[in-house]
Amino acid sequence: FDDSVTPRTLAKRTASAVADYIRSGHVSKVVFMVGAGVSTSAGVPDFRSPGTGLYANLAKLNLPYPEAVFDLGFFHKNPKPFFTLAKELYPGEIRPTVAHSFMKLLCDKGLVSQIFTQNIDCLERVAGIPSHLITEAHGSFATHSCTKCKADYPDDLMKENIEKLEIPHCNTPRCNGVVKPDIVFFGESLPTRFFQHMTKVAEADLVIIMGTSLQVMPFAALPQQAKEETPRVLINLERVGGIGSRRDDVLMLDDCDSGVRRLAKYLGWLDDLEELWAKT
Ligand code: CNA
Repeated sequence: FDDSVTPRTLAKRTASAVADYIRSGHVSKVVFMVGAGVSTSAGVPDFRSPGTGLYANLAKLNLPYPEAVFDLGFFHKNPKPFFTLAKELYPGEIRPTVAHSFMKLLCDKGLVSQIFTQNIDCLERVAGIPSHLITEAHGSFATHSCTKCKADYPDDLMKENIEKLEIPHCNTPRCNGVVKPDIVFFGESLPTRFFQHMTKVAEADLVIIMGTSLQVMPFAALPQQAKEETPRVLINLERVGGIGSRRDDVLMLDDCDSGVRRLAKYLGWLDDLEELWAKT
């Protein structure tokens, strides 16, 4: 990169330079973009990690192809595989991870403008992050509705259905449609909130991407919306989405919890982070 043409935002492409930038007082609009990798240390499997990912373990469900579990057309023919998987992913007594607490810490410090999550486990909410800062791009298990008449379905009933592996049916008289949690399937549009808050990416002064393979569109296109001079930090086990191609991209190829602890240490906020996580 030719620094003589345009000055760079970060002094170096390192985690400590990111911390210096955050502490400079010029950062107040951090945007997080996260995926299943922020929750794996809580015991929630991701999709694509070889061997441990859910897609590797879907053979027992007799699917024509792994992604069919989230395909609306397939769901209408056979909803059972989805509900089998839902039982594994259903939010329960799972404790958020250090990576979730790091996001909460930055929110508490007034530095975050939006957190875009692909996760459906609701752990951002459980970590105490205020809902106006969370965009659940692929929906969540928080609400449920009928696939036919769209009527709402009570959460306690859905919980019971999923525990017993029963297919939930709509309570509306004469409807009897199959009910599903309001998570976004392939072929369904994303919540309007996602599109409403997308502008926050272009306005961001720092983007932190964690625990995602950046393979699902349109979420995967979010990092490109950041301005050229906005530093993008990737904390992930592997390099993804072409991050690293811009002058101020920083690659932290590590697990999310170690990565955020390292950043917090450089920021001088490690004790705050551990204290916050201990309380979660
Ligand atoms: P993915 O495609 O499974 O990718 C996960 C990425 O995270 C991969 O690049 C891994 O290498 C990386 N990774 C895994 N563990 C760690 C870790 N501890 N630290 C750092 N990196 C790690 O998952 P995406 O989120 O990218 O895919 C989008 C799908 C996954 C969304 O539609 C979600 O709904 C869906 N999903 C969500 C959950 C959840 O809610 N927790 C779980 C599984 C899948």
